[in-house]
Amino acid sequence: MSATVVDSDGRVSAVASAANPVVIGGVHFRLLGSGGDSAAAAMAVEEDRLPLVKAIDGAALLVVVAGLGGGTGSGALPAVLRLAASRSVPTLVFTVAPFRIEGVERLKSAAAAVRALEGLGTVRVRLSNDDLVADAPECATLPEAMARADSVAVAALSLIWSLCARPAYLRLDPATLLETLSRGRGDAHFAFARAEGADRAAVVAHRLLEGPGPALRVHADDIRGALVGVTGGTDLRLAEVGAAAGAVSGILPTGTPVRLSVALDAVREGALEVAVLAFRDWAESSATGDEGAGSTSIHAPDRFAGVAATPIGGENLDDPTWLRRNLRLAL
Ligand SMILES: Nc1nc2c(ncn2[C@@H]2O[C@H](COP(=O)(O)OP(=O)(O)OP(=O)(O)O)[C@@H](O)[C@H]2O)c(=O)[nH]1
Ligand SMILES: [Mg+2]
Repeated sequence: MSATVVDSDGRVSAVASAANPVVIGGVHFRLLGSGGDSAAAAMAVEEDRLPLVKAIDGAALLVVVAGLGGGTGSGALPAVLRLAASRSVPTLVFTVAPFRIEGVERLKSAAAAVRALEGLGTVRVRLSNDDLVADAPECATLPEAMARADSVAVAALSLIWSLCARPAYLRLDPATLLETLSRGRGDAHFAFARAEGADRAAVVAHRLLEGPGPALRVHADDIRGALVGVTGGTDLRLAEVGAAAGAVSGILPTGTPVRLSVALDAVREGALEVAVLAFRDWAESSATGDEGAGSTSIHAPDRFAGVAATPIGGENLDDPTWLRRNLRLAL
């Protein structure tokens, strides 16, 4: 598992030295950022695609987190998702909308960026910085509030990491995780809660359903399937796992599939952390083996029936390449 930070701002190299920084549009933007120009940022991805392709190629799953409202995140994200799709790499996408106080212009730009994601990515989760800091106390300093916002995004990534890499007793194997994302493709809701102490299971269950922050009950009617990831230390109790999973199942219509994965992690000793991906769609059968979208061979009508063939190297070039090569198209 590896991480890559992408920005058009040269300072990313300084703050992200541990995370394979990729600076896009270095010549055009002169390492200063895109200044809100998402179209230019999208082009920069095309120009500087090699390091991105290197990061994407061969991955079983690409998890992408992008702050929307500026130029680089908003513009680069769709371009990166297209790169992943062209390489048949499934994607789990978290977008973060700006704080309302950042102004209406940024909010509008973020909304436009969300619209541009239509049809891209395997599973998309929309978060907002305001929701992420909803439980921060009024006296929280700016760094504290930002740390709180980031901790939820980190929790999401760390959930995926734990589910795939940590020893566990009730774990989804990576193939089942991919299959789950394939079934739940499209927009999804996300909720996360962490608590310590004797009543941690009840606290976590309440926060997952009611908030503060991204919570599930308000969306219960449009959830068709869910993935519940539970992590804790060696003191994690079976009853606590059951309480977390049961709280989620309890607000969903009977029969809604809820898949559970539990991973133990020494750094979470004493804590209970639960993250939920709640899917707005749940396909009857999964479609894995490509970017998660499903793969199909298309029967093309014989459009060149009355036309003389163009034989080159034993092939008729009037036939589309995918037919001649017997390729399966990802849709
Ligand atoms: N939680 C959190 N949100 C962030 C962070 N960085 C940026 N954001 C949010 O993401 C939005 C866009 O990020 P920016 O850094 O301003 O923009 P950019 O994508 O770099 O684009 P340009 O600078 O215009 O090229 C911001 O308005 C913030 O709301 C971060 O470290 N944590
Ligand atoms: Mg920037």
